[in-house]
Amino acid sequence: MNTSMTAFAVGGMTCGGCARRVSEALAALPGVLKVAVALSAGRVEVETAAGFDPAAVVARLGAMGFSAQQSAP
Ligand SMILES: [Cu+2]
Repeated sequence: MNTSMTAFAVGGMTCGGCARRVSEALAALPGVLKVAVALSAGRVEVETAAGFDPAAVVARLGAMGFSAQQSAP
């Protein structure tokens, strides 16, 4: 199966609780295989199945009150 890594700049994560909520929410999205959250860097990387739309990550985080923008890997 082809997978790809996509990175996001995420604003609004202030503590380990935020990081854990982000990690769990993204891991629950269909097509997301792995999530890595770098709290201090405000950076999130997801490994996803082929055909996954990164907009789903932005939408999910936006609904939780975090700003998210796809960034260079
Ligand atoms: Cu927090």
